[in-house]
Amino acid sequence: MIQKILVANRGEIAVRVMRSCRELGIKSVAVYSDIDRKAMHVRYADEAYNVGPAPSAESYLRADKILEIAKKANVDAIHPGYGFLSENADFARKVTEAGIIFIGPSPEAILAMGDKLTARQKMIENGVPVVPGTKEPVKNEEELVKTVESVGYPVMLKASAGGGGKGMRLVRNKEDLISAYRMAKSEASASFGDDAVYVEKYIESPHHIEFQVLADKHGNTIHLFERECSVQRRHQKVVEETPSVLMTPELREEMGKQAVAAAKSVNYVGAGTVEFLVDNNRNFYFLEMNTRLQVEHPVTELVTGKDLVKAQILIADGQPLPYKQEDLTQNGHAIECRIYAEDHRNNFMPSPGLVKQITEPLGQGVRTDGYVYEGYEIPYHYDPMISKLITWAPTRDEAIERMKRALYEYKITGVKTSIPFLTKIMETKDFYEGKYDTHFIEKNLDSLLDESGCDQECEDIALFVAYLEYNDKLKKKSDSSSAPAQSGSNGWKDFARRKNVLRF
Ligand code: MV4
Repeated sequence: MIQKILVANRGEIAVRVMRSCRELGIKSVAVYSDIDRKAMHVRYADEAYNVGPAPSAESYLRADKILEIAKKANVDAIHPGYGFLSENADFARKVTEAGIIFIGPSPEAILAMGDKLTARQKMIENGVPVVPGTKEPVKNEEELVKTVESVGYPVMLKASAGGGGKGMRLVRNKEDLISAYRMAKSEASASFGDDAVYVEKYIESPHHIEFQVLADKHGNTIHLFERECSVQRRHQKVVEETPSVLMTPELREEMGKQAVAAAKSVNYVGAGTVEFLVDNNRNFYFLEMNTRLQVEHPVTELVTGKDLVKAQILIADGQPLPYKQEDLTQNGHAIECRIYAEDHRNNFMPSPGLVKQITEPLGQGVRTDGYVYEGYEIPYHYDPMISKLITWAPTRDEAIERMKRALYEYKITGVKTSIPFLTKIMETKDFYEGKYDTHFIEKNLDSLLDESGCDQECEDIALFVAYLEYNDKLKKKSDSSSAPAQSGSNGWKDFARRKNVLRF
């Protein structure tokens, strides 16, 4: 059995992986950049090694250095988390060649899914539905015009080496086709060193629904149902939930079956995610497969009761899946909000820096996957996500109310956070009614940003002034010896974000 795992990552996901290691009695090894010396994952791990300067390219992306540390620390396996080296086939291969277990799929599976056209071809061969379009890269402009005419406008031009929204161009009419094609090609060549571009029919206002899959080394592949990820902004997910309100039992069964077929088509091993676009008539199409653990995996964990990181480790260890498809059920509803250090009122600019105070929500049905503590300085070098707040409840309505309650309890000072923005999303009627697609944030941006001219800071100041006046009144009422109504240095802060009128 695996005894020791190096976690080649930082932040909340490094801590998340180490938590499962601890429960399995496995020792964890952290790597950290110079600026992460005091980071939570370093404190949590059983051992920690410096991996280089703050920039990712000089630390968390240095496959050679990480392998050197893995050998020195004598680990059995490496967990790559998400981002960084998690979908780097070369890294996966080097790890395996060094006699260390890579907790993830084979380099071949990573490569096949990393190239969008190869993935598309695999799906077509295996009967997994894809968006109508081309199977090969477009050869020249002549062929492009012919192809697009047969597919019909609007179309999406996509870079084969792209993915996650990079290297895409929407074309609505033939006047724009050639220039869009040239731009897509040069962008793809500059960004990925590969100018292959293909054509897909454009799906208007789709839902983004993904399926979690797990596959062991013995040929067993199962799915753990869907996640609805349509609340996103510029290809960054903001809120995820499961189950999806769009789903019917029949559609779920069919999509689940196709997600498993997608994984099997590349002999997938480990935890993976198959992304689909679902149109307004509930037609679904394979979009891409992510060959890693995803940020939003906890919503799946809460409704299935399974620990996906434990499953990844057991699979990597060569053990058969501990549960079968028919053992799995969806219990209740889970929602995840990504808490970012960012200023949504200033074009969602990252807002890294010193976290002066942080009080995280607790109570029934609340989970936070975070890594930030009071006095910690969020570096500007990495993704500014502070934590993931996940609520579970028997029904969707209750999970939303619980999320609002948890967001209300969440207090962070020192950096700007997305908490007010997320609260606004939870309060939006269309979200509550489950009437949203991938254009939700764009469509509701004005009202989501509108805090009636009073943001958190301004509200805090107003409440503080009210509190001072209240104390003043108290003092005048009784004699000068009366104690203040609230003790503590920031008792007034507890009033923050209350929507009802305060009476003093
Ligand atoms: C599409 C599409 C509509 N039609 N492809 C965006 C991310 C990348 N992985 C693929 N994306 C899309 N591909 C066709 N043929 C719309 C999107 C898309 C989208 C997809 C999922 C989640 C959010 C999105 C936001 C805008 C566009």
